[in-house]
Amino acid sequence: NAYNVAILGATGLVGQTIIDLLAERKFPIDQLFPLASARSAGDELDFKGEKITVIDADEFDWSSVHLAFFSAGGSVSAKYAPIAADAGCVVIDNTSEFRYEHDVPLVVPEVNKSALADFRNRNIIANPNCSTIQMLVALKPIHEAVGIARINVSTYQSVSGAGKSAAEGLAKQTAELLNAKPITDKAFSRQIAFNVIPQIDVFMDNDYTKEEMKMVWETQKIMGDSTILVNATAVRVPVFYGHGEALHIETHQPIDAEQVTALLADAPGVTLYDKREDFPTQVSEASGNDSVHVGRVRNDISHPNGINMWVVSDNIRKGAATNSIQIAEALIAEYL
Ligand code: A2P
Ligand code: 11C
Repeated sequence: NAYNVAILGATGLVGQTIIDLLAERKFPIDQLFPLASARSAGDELDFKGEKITVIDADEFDWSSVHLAFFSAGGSVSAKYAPIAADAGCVVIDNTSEFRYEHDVPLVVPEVNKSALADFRNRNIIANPNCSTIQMLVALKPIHEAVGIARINVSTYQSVSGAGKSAAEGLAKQTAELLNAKPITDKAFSRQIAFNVIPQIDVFMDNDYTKEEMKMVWETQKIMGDSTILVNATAVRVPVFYGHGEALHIETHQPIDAEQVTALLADAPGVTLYDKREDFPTQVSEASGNDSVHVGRVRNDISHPNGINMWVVSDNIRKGAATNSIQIAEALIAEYL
């Protein structure tokens, strides 16, 4: 079987990566339709060495595709996902628009693939936030073994999470500063070149940012456990690709660093760094591949049931494009 597939947001960072990965992973495609706004309609993109022409999403007939990957922002998903789903197309949505609706599966294949069984409820499957995905791929085996009561997490998130223009903003600010010029780019609320910003997405009434609350809501839904407590601080750092996370977990039953290391050595989707000096970083180890890289696993000397670890992954790949395609692969293998 081969499928007709649309990519909404095809000219964006995630959309372009989806196009590359569909080819790289040999996803069975009959016809591929790249969609974006009227601004980019008519532009040409490459797919398997051939040119494909970007179509204005407003003019697309959704009944002509089996599957669609959406990565054009929440409001764009809100507009087109119901139309596409009604036309019979299964939407894999990379935005937060439908994630918290009870009848929409929110899926990380290594963690809760079985949730896909409900995809026909709405014909929409939600892809989680990048920071949640990498955290849960690393924590799932530990949760299964001893139960996780609480997660403290501080993130170190790259600018590509905020889209193409934000990534260009870091480059522009860096060039301006190195040339002793005033900063003109306003991609973030503060200077991001040579700085870090403890704000990702908007502030909520409880003084957490939406990015931080996404990690709370999504962890409970994906793990299927509303008792897991998550305390998050999300920080933007001047890195182009790859998010880092310092995780401090408290487990129900005791477990030590050696046992965690043994669990993670066999965990799906995880690359483990079990030598002390051999830790992963965003740029050198994570960027450009699909793994969740885990290092610096150690006992928390301040807590009897505490474990610390450092987790990095490419936010555009496993955090978005790769996870979405893995969802599609599981869907066609088991349901379509
Ligand atoms: P366009 O090139 O037409 O602006 P990123 O997250 O990297 O900034 O990418 C956003 C993606 O979402 C782009 O492909 C962009 O296409 C697309 N997009 C933004 N707004 C719309 C819209 N109203 N309709 C369709 N696609 C949109
Ligand atoms: C960031 N995590 O790094 C965000 C981007 O809910 O899918 C992804 C937002 C989302 O800025």
